[in-house]
Amino acid sequence: MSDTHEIFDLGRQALHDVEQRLGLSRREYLQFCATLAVTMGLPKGAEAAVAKAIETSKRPSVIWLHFQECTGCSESLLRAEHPTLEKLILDVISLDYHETLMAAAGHQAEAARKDAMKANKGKYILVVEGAIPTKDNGNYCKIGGHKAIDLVKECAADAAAVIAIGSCASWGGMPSTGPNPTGASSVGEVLGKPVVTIPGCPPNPYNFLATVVHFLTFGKLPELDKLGRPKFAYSRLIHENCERRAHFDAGRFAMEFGDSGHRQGYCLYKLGCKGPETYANCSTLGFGDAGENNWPVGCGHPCIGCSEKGVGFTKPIHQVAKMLNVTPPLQYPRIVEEQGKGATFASAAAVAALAAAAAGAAVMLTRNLGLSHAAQEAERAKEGAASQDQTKV
Ligand code: FSX
Ligand code: SF4
Ligand code: F3S
Repeated sequence: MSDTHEIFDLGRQALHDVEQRLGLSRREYLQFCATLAVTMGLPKGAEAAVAKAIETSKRPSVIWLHFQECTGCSESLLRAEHPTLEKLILDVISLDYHETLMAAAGHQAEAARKDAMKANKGKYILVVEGAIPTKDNGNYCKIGGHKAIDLVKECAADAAAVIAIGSCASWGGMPSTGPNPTGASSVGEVLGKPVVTIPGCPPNPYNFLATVVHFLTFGKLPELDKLGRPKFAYSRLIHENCERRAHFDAGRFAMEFGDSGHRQGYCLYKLGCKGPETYANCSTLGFGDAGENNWPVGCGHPCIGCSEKGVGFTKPIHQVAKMLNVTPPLQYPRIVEEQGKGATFASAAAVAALAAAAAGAAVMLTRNLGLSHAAQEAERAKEGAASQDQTKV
């Protein structure tokens, strides 16, 4: 059965329901599922499984806590200017408690949290946004009279999975910047156990959604690295897939904001870009569904390593990055052997290739020079004829 048939096997009624419920076309809905499947690095056709899982699974109850942060994670997830995505997200998860989005306040909000925890005991996903202050008995952040440090422990106790969204919750992020006066700590540190982390300030919403949808589709969390990050999103350095990488390899750098190199889109390494030591998929996924190049480096600003512990909010912005992997120029075969060793096959081949390329280039250059010379002569001849005509008049 073809992938397309599998998708439509979901049942026309199910797709019709999606259309009615969300006011979306089925094309938009399937595009959303395909984006999630691609983000997870799933093979072609997996969007059918994703669509089926979203359609047929009960929306997981999500309890979302906010501590020391700016709410950028929620903003990036629910971008108000993109109602389609907002509707879709709320159709994938049942956001039962979210302090900045829920209509309830005060005791009502507290009751909503307790009810959701009770009704979905052992099944809800706890999402934590923001770092947790641990200094001075955790007195620096309280919600509804409860200290953040107590609240996170209480809510994590009966959760099926704990996801730390954003760098603040994942490793301390911006609130933990030295001298860290409040003792801002990560969720993992406070709970004393590993949790799923989706770092970034803010993180790409698709990395969060794809993690939740992986859970729905396969009944388990995606593969994580030793820092709890889903490997599908954080296994490559930004530098590996950066659109400015060719400029880096060729040694073309912007030296100042606004200089000609900067205006021509050269590499931002010398302006402090931390792409070479930051693991994230920003260079391939982009932000905001606003087309290609919509990410810090694409917009002309060096990556500050916002997702990487020990880099973002720790290293000065203009300090050059540590190169974590060998740069390509060191991998090229040497074309001149050290004296007395003789040429290896590879170096001889490289010399031959360079010589051939140089010879080819020389031929083209001569031809082009010849052509331009001929064109210039023709132009001069034309001008001469024209001036003779003018003198006649
Ligand atoms: Fe803000 Fe979230 Fe940064 Fe932190 O994102 S965008 S400060 S990672 O917790 O709200
Ligand atoms: Fe891109 Fe930064 Fe690497 Fe340059 S240093 S190629 S701008 S990631
Ligand atoms: Fe942050 Fe760098 Fe990505 S600044 S958003 S990790 S490009």
